[in-house]
Amino acid sequence: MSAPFGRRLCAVAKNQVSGGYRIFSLLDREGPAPEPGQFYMLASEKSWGEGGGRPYLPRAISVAETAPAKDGVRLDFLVEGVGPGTDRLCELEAGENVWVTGPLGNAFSTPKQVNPDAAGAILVGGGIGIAPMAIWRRRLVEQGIPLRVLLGFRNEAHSGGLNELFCAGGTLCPDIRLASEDGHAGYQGYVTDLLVTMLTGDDATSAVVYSCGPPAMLAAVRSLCEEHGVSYQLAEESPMACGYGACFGCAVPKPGGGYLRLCVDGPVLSGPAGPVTAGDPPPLPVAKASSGGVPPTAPPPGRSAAQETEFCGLELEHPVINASGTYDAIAARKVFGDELLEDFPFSAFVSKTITPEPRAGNKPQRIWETPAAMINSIGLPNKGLEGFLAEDLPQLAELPVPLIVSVMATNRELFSRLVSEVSERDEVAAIELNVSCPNVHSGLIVGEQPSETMSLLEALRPLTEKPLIVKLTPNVANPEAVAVAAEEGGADAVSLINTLKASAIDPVTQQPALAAGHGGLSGPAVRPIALQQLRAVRAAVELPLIGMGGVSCGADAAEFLTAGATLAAVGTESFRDPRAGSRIAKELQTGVSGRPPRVGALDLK
Ligand code: RRO
Repeated sequence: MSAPFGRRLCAVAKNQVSGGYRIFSLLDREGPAPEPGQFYMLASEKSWGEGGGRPYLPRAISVAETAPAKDGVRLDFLVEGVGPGTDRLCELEAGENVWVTGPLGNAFSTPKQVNPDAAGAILVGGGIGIAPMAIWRRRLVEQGIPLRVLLGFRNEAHSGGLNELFCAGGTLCPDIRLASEDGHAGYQGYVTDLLVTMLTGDDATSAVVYSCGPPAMLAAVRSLCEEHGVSYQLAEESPMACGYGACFGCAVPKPGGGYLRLCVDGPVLSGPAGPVTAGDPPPLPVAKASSGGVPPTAPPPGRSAAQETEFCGLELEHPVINASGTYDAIAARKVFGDELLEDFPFSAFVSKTITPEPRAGNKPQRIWETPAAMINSIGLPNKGLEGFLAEDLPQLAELPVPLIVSVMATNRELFSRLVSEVSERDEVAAIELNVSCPNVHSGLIVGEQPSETMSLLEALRPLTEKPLIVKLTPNVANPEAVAVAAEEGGADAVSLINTLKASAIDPVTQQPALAAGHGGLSGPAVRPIALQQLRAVRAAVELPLIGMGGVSCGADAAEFLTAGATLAAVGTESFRDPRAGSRIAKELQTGVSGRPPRVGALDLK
């Protein structure tokens, strides 16, 4: 079943301490009950990214338990405060509201053999990872599937949730064995020591192991299962900004090369193919290893409340589109169903950039949260021109809005091939030339040199009658010089900004936070820079402009339109709110700012 499209507010029913963790419950009046293994993207309504700072992005949290409640379902989450987002979730108070998107991701699936002689299920949970084991355990018990549960903890503080999730009447359920590294409970040592014993039993190969826990524990579980020929399903974790396939941040290696997105291909990854039922998670031989109190914003001068906008000959319903690479409409449709099409957030859709050949993208870690922003180093994963035309284009053509295809290549000949072949397709309304990706090492970035931009345009212009939009980099001293070159070379429009080159140091490892060492910064923190660059470009060229960079609400979009853009594009905000595009278009139309109270340009008071 698909998740409801977009985020919704759910009230906190309670939040209690449990050892070093917290367990909090939300009342969800709109969503379906989650399946074991699924997760939600959560952000408190208050003190979460309001006007900047951290936490900025929602946090992915697995569901620990669910139960029918009056007017909806109760959702229980186990959380440990280990950073600004989880710290904020730990302090939630009853009655507060939380933004919720989900349920998301795939779920555990049931072992086929339910006869009592089969080894059944072995559940292995570690630390905070005991949460999805709790809901899965209950489901297996209800189905009468034989099971054994192994739970491991570093120490007492890290055994939170045990009493609430695995005890009945104050007593640990009989199928459960504990391990603790400090010996405070059960066997002293690793939970995987207990697993070894179970896997060496005669009937072990008919078992299925389900596990969630710290990466080192999961790696050990996986290799033990592979060594003993036992099937497994692991609920993995990876940093993610959106939870529905848009940000490409939660990449994990795929056997045979490339990456999976944990949010839409997981979080449950299974392997090797074994005794599990139909509807399983994809069998993967997993590789070793409100605007209250806010003054309204008037529509910008020259704009009426009517929103129809003409852009390069395209009639658009409103002036809000997506920024390339920040919304995977195909993945979003799988997650949210056709509701996505009924209220499609954008008036035109820009594809993620495609290259001539397929690309796997950069190694994780690919994303990093910073105050009011994030850094990405995704590295342009895509199916290549052929794969895009054959597989993605027909699906993107079903979107209810004009399609703009973003392309990038490392030389003029390859760019020419992309433009010629994409241009032949009637489904494509316009082409965006990405000459500004900060994360692909292709020697000279064409968009950094006006002369290169001009000669690229001169080569491409004769190849198509479709509008050509040039996406500018902000990482130059004079973006307006590049815009002038684009105009003189025959471009129909210019879009800006792409992301700003940026780095972060991981405070734990003291190493660069992103595997690539650096990435591109986006989000509200970059908006004033983007706006200034747009103004400079506006003064230099006559072309229509698409303005973007940290647009999070109607007032932000209005700034870009007021400064001379025809369209405003939404990027990072869609990670926080899958329906941000429609919300922003509506805020623009109604003149509601959308900015949180007391935050704005005049707030140095
Ligand atoms: O995929 C990316 O890493 C990426 C691209 Br193509 C881009 O144009 N801008 C960006 O911030 N990331």
